[in-house]
Amino acid sequence: MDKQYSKPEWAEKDEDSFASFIVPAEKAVERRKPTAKKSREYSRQEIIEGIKSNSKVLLSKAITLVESNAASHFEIAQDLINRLLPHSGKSIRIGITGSPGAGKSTFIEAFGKYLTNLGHKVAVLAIDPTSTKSRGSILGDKTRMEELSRDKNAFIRPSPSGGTLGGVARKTRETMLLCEAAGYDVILIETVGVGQSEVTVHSMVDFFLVLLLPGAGDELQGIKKGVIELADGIMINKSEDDNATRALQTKIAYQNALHLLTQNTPDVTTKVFTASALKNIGISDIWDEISSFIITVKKNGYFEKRRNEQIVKWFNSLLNEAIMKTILTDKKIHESISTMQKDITKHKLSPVYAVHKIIEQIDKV
Ligand SMILES: Nc1nc2c(ncn2[C@@H]2O[C@H](COP(=O)(O)OP(=O)(O)OP(=O)(O)O)[C@@H](O)[C@H]2O)c(=O)[nH]1
Ligand SMILES: [Mg+2]
Repeated sequence: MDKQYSKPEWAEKDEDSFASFIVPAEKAVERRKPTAKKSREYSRQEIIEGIKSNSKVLLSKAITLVESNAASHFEIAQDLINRLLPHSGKSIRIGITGSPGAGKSTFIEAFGKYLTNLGHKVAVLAIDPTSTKSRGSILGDKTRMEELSRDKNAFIRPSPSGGTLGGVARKTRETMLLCEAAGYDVILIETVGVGQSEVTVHSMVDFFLVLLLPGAGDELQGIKKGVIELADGIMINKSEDDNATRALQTKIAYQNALHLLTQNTPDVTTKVFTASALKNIGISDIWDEISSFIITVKKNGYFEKRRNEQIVKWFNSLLNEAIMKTILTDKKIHESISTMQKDITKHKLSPVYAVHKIIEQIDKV
């Protein structure tokens, strides 16, 4: 026994079984320090095997690497994704948008539970570029998704925080691939419906669901007209009890409005549903619609076409971004561009010839 630990004075001198000791203050602090339980390092192969055998711990580790901005993590994350890519893509990807308070999270809780009861494995992700807090908004939402977050067949991951919409979206896209490799066959992506985030989520899902409220007009609901055009399905939420009649009127109004829009998906007309996420009413109708939509688009080839277009478009935008970044980080080229911009405005140089000169300069780099 360390001499610094002594028995209380009132304890019997030769009482060996006495369980308590007096600990000097500085030692006590030392002892109270967390037992620095360093999380174990996993090899890439272990992470891959873990994800394939549905370890939520290793899936979360891989997602953390994807979300990291550290250059050393980038290489590992990309290696993991590339090796898991052949196991991805086999889910139904559903985007869910609606103005704040429309009931997206409440719906995801009800819908997610409905799906896990049917035997599906559900991953819930989010894109919230406004989220600056380190754990994103879904975590706060976990109270709204209380049962789903405890469901062993559900995986909930908050929105990656900070950064541009493009940056946040990249991380969510890659997280989606990892979840698919882990066997999640339905991916739900919630977005707050601010700025361009709906368009971004639409560009990565197979079915885009817009949540609205009974009664209120578009302006009141803060929904941009363009979002209705993107919808593959519309759900008028909170349609229970006293809201039922107004919800029905809203449904008819949107059905009429949709008739005037050109439908993007062959053999499918966008439907409007009334539902109550809180009271669990109409949830199965949404799933029936999504299932039949997926069957139709898989049959007519649109499913594959949409996914291919999405991935090529994403690749192109990443490439554009990377090229611009490379060009602009070259000091000489950056200076030439600035000089040329001035010369162009002074009509000393034509824009076409200026671009030609820049390309020549890039070729020499
Ligand atoms: N009456 C009624 N209330 C609902 C229904 N669905 C959601 N709510 C309530 O509406 C409020 C907002 O619900 P959320 O699920 O947090 O809405 P959200 O769209 O996720 O909100 P943000 O994430 O903040 O954009 C909560 O108080 C819910 O209980 C519904 O079907 N009926
Ligand atoms: Mg929410």
